[in-house]
Amino acid sequence: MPEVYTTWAWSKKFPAGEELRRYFQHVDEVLDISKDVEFGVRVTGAQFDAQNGRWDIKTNDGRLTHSRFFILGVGISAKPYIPKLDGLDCFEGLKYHPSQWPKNGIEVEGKQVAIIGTGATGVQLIQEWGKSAKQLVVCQRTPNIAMRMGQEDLSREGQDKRKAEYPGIFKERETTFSGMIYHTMKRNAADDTHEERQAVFERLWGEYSFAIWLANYQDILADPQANRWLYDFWVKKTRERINDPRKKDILAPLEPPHPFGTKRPSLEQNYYETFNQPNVELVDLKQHNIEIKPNGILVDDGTFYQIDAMAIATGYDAVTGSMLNMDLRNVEGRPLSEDWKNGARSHLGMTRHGYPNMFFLHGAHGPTALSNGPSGIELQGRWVIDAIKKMLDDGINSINPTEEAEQEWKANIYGISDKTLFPLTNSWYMGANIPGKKKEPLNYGGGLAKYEEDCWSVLKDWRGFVVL
Ligand code: NA7
Repeated sequence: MPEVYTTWAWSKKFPAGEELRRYFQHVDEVLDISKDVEFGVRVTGAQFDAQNGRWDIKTNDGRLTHSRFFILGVGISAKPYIPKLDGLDCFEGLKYHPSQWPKNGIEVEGKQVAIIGTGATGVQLIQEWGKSAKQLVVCQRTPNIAMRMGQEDLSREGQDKRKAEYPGIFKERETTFSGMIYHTMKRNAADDTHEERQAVFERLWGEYSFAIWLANYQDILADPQANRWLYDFWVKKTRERINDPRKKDILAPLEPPHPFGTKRPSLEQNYYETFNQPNVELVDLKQHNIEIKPNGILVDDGTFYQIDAMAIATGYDAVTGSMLNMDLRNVEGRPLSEDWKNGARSHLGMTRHGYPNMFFLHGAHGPTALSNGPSGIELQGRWVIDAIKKMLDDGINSINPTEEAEQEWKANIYGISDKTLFPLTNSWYMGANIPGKKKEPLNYGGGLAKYEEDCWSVLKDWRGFVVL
């Protein structure tokens, strides 16, 4: 919204948490949102009361709230996943999952610390803790095929000059696959010679950030050979940055751990160089078991690391976990956890059969993790507003998607996913990071432009909904 962005300037291209918090405060000051928000309250149960045509929503402060519409914006990384790590409960030092990070951070200067997990969170923490810890022990299971961030300082003048272009940029986002201004090349990798491909990869590498992932050949995430060419490029670039041959093989192995870009790639600044520091140790959990002791970590080759503080950066029950964690029930009282036992189901990634007038944003079966969050959420938010307006205009009390429409939507998601390399990887995109969770594509991979078309075409005649 112009009133928000014309009165704000970022200091960095990728701002840190503190600046993001200030930005949210700014948004609140401009739009006056918090007067309508109850902070610190958790939903502990919700069910649609068909007789009265309203939702009954229970919260942990003992209240019961009624509403005609129920909109969930509960995020994709809200339910932490802490695996059963041998001895973890007995550890006597500080230990945190990043979801419970203390507000003032953790001071690691002069301390011996460990990080388990090398996803986006692990990568950021390793770069930070590596700077000041006396010793940092990183326990890695799968290497992160991380890409260069390209952090930049931004000036207010530079941003102000471009603000007139923002409406056009916001529009253009929705014509792309990811909601970011990256346009996939209209060529396959095999259309070019080896030299031409290297030149393309070099150019995209030089653009930093997600360019090499999202502005590459159109078959890079679908064709194994195209993907392998890209991995080989990445591995060469990355291995040059790591001094120790053992660490080189663990962090950037010559054989890909999974196809490039099919597990959420992280953006890094000096991640690989951090491992060249004498204070940073790397344990390969593919080769070694570890046991956590009250005062440290024992590796099965006999090495013992004394540890004062530990980050368990092992991720989240992503995409579906948050909605499954609030005792949502369908009109008959059956919990969503049972409904989704054999996999998530939805219509358009925003509504669910048996949950009339409930809308969810940035969750299962939407573009969600395969899109830039704000771009996808804004689009979905607009659709929810349009759907509610249409209901009010047409005198409709409730909408409820049919199971057939959900089956069709799910088949659509599988159809798109099965043409890519994503199903080959055990990632949280596929629900495969949580033991026992069904492995399936959790996100809509058709791109934002197609998604927009699919969603609004339904509003013409409520196709796929029972309307009362
Ligand atoms: P992620 O991306 O799910 O990463 C979790 C990391 O923890 C990953 O390296 C996992 O290795 C590792 N992990 C998980 N279980 C274990 C066990 N049992 N032992 C050792 N290591 C383990 O979570 P993040 O918090 O980093 O990022 C979440 C998202 O937030 C991110 O993608 C961005 O979209 C923002 P694995 O790969 O499973 O072998």
